[in-house]
Order: sequence, then C-alpha cells, then structure tokens
Amino acid sequence: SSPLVAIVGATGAVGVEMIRCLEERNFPLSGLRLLASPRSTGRKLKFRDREIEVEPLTEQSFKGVDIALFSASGTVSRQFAPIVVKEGAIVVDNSSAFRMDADTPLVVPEINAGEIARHKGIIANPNCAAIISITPLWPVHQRNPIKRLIVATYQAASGAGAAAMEELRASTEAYLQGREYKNTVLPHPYAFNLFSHNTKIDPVTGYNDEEMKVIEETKKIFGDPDIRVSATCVRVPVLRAHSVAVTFECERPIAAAEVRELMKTAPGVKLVDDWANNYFPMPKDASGQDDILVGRIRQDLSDPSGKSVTLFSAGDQLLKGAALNAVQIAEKLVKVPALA
Ligand code: 2RA
Repeated sequence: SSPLVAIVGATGAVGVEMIRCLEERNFPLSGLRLLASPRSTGRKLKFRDREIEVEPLTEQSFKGVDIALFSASGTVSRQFAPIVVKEGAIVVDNSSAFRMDADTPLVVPEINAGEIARHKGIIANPNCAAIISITPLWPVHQRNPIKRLIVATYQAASGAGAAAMEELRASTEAYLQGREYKNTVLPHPYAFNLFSHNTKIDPVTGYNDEEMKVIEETKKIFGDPDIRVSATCVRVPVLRAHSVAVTFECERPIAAAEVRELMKTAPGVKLVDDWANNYFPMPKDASGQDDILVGRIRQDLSDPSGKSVTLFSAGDQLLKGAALNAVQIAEKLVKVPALA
C-alpha cells in the first residue's frame, strides 16, 4: 500500500518545496502529515485537492508514518530521527546531522542510488552546494576518473532559509531607497554585496563548514576517498539558485568537447553552452527547474597536460539542492512507476 509520509519542517523554504514536489511528481502516498515547531503550527497548507493543517512536532508525531522527510535543524534531526526509526519508519534527512555517519547512505540518486538499500533507517540528503557541483561530473568520473576538483560557489539566500530570502529583498529595497538596513539573518550587508559563506571558519585550516561539506561529501558520494577536493563557498545576492565554477583534473587527458557530449545525456543535467550568444547557466534560468544547467565547458588553460576542464553550473537550491533530491530518494524507497 502507499506510504504515510511526514514532513518535518513543513513550513520552511525547503519543506514547502517538498510538498510541491510530492504533488507535482504525483508521489503515491496514503496520507501526508505536516509537522513544524509550535510557532508555525495551525497554518493550513494546500496539498492536491485539500488543505492540511500543520501540527506541532512531538515524539508522538510519527505513529503510522512510513517515510519522514526532515528539513529542520541538525538538532531536530538528532532528537527525532531515532524516534522515527524506532517506529519502523525511514528518515530522509536534509540536515547535516548524519551525512558522514558510516551507517547512513549519503545519496544523489543520479550518482549512487544503490547506496539506499544499505540504509539502517536513515538516508541523508547531501549539502546543496555539493549536489549542484558534482551531479554533472558523475558521467565524467565514470569514464575518466576525476583526481582533483576545485569548486567556487555563488550561493543563493534560500540556502539560509526563507528569512534570508526576505532579508535579501528588504536590504535591496532599503539600498535602492537610500535607507539604512540592519541585518537580522545574515552576517553582512547583502544588497549588491557578497561574502564568505555564513558558516564558521575552522581556526586551523581557514575553511568554513560549507566548504568542508563540499569536500567531504564529494568523497563519500563518489565513493572515492582519494579524490582531492578544494572549495571556496560564497553567499551572493541571488534568491534561490546556486551557481558554481568547477575545475576538475582527470586521470587521462580529456577534451572539453568530450565533456560537452557527456553533458547532453547526463542525468539531471541540461546543457546551456551557447558560446556564439554568450548564453550560459544563470540563476534566473535555473530557478524553479529540476535540472542543473551546465555550460562554459572549456579546457583548463592552466593545465598543459590536457587532463583538466573548467565549467560553470547553476541549480535550484531548494529543488535539486534539497527538496527534489529528498523526494527522489523517497521515490526509490517506494519504487514509484516511472513518471508518465
Ligand atoms: C546553504 N548549504 O546554502 C546551505 C543550505 N543548507 O547555506
């Protein structure tokens, strides 16, 4: 029978997109339970032909639930995911709480869906910047192993939640009206500005948490601890799509043309590489799309060996970066028939 699905963090920017993905992808479910912190309950959210009331998240919220999609804080996931598992249900967790846990599969379905079967109750959804950076690279890695990867990210406000998206709008408005704006969500002035990702900097390496997630999660998702990765993660004044500049070095020489051909059939990818018209991946085109847009595919001129290629991608942070990827994992759990 179809599963009873719960969404934890249902009123957040990602939670709302999870509901939308379940609806638009006609996910087969017998019921949908929407859970949030007490301050967000009482609201009714539309799903298919009805309104569902958001209930307060408690330890009793998971009776009869088969799949629970979590998109709240790591603290909430650590507290409630074990309770869900004890109820015999499966958790797809969008927080970073369990991503690096050996018993927890970390899954991008286009890359390592096979990992799902080994779950012990929890499956982790990867960091959005990691998903958008590496999903297009998987077909390359399969043909000519990537030995080194350098990522620079241009990350949207949505990664810091709905409040940060509101902060972008409000600070931009204030800027245009010549008014002072006092930040309440992000650490620095956001309008017409960019800054190092708003996660803490490691005092030894100088890397922020977001960069370490991209580095460590790439290794785990590719199943290749030896791949050498570096990342620079930056928050930019864009609403909901992350962009990334990626340079990778392969084991053997690889032509940009070969990479471009691979992108034409890469799952979850749309090639946008129009040199003549200078038309390449942009957040405005990536927003609201399932696919990650990939372009600017060119030989890396700093590597005379011909083993390195540089490209630029843009993907919707709330969809493929979070909600869509989580729902795609859930689809693998219930093996929905291929979408019509
Ligand atoms: C960000 N990766 O973009 C995070 C989203 N949780 O800030």
